[in-house]
Amino acid sequence: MEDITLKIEKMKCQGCVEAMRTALEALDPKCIVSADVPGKLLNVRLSTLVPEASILSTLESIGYPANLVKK
Ligand SMILES: [Cu+2]
Repeated sequence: MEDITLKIEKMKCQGCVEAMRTALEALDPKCIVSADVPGKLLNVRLSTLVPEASILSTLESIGYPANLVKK
């Protein structure tokens, strides 16, 4: 179980969160995604080991470049 927090400058609404959730579930079907939309923060609780680089590239590929805030 690993928790990562990402800053997503392009996150504007719940629709963005859902798009990112769908993309992340393709990497880890059991991940838990929560968001602070006004703060532009996305928290991902992984159920399995997923390389950080995969998460960042997946989000970037759907239009949401992310910066790691903390692990
Ligand atoms: Cu949106």
